[in-house]
Amino acid sequence: MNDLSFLDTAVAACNEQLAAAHEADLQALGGQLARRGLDLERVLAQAARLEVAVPSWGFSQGGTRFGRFPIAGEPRGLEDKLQDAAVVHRLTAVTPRVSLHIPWDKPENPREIKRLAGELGLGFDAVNSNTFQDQPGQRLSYKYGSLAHTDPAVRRQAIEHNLECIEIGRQLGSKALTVWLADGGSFPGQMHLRRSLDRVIESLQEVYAGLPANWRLFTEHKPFEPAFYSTVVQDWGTSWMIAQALGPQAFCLVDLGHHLPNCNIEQVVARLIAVNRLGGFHFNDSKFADDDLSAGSLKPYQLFLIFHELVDAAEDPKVRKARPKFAPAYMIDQSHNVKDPIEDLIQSAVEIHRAYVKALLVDRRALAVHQENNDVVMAERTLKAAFDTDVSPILAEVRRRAGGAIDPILAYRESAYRARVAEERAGGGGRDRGVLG
Ligand code: PSV
Ligand code: MN
Repeated sequence: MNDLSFLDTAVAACNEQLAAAHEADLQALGGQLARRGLDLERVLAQAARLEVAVPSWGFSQGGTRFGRFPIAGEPRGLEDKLQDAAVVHRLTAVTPRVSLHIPWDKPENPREIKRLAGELGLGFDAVNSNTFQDQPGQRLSYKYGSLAHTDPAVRRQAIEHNLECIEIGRQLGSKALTVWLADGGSFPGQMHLRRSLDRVIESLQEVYAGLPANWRLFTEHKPFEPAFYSTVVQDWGTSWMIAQALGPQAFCLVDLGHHLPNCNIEQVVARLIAVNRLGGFHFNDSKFADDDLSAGSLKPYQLFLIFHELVDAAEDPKVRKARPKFAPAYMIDQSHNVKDPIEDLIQSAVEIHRAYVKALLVDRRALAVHQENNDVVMAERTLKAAFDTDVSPILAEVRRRAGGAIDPILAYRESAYRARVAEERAGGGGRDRGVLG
């Protein structure tokens, strides 16, 4: 397809319908903010700076280990996924990059893919390696681990795969590699707890040695699944140990769904900032042990509190001194089985944007005073004042000024994009990602 001008027509039609109400709401919000000493235009300028990457693996209908229910018009390959990603970006104006999963979305011709992405107004964020599954034709199995495997030949294969991911990413213009390992044990005694980590570190040192100077390496922690007793990189502390062992280009990646219930994730974020090792995020939401629901769908306050830490850090001279360019990579990692994946990603992008903009509104000077005075109620109220502000008109205005939609879901439906691609992609189909999220 590639000619997405029909989307612009749908956006224009929807925006026209919604314009009067939107402008009135924006004006009212501007007045409200002015009373709080905030300048609407300044907030709009800051709000326009958010950039979130979408996952290449999020455009096919996800599944659970019990089944998968395909949707019409699923992408047939990477080219289709890029087009879907362009749709999300055109509508939301905050998702200019795609994060690739290799080999799921390995480009046959990276240069050609880079060109196509460029034409669609997209770039590439971190590339994700995959040593948690055996691929057809793969020489050695990852059944008992990859970078932590007891057999050096398996570790070598996993190291080479990561180096290949760096090479592909380099050709695409990526600047980071994300390593998530399924390595771990499902039963006590299966794996030596210390030696398995030593092996991961040694293996990653070889990967790190192949990292271009302007790249970062992210390690993603996860407490369990698929290993159900002991994951090797189970929490941020272990991820931090790895980063320290590797060097200054290694950072920790926080996937929101990779924490035990009730974990204070915003505090994890604060700690990683404090040790100057926060590399980025995989945004999603979860209720139980999952990591695939739309960001902000369940715990929007938590998402806001995370962004509060991020905005606070970005404004903190102490953080800026340690790391002049404080710019964690924001990426979405979700893929589940009931929503249209494009709508799902639009919703997540909007909710991430919302949490960020609300965090911009926190009166941090007042908060600091209340914290110094141990005025718990006023401190909490200061945060809540920002969180309770309906920033929808700001999000809509950022999108509108960038040529996007006041209401991206409505514009998407109005465009009938899904029906169009259902026809065009008939017979094609998404890949079943299996049980991993
Ligand atoms: C693992 O659960 C994970 O969060 C990692 O980021 C993987 O790369 C991704 O999900 C695979 O879906
Ligand atoms: Mn993840």
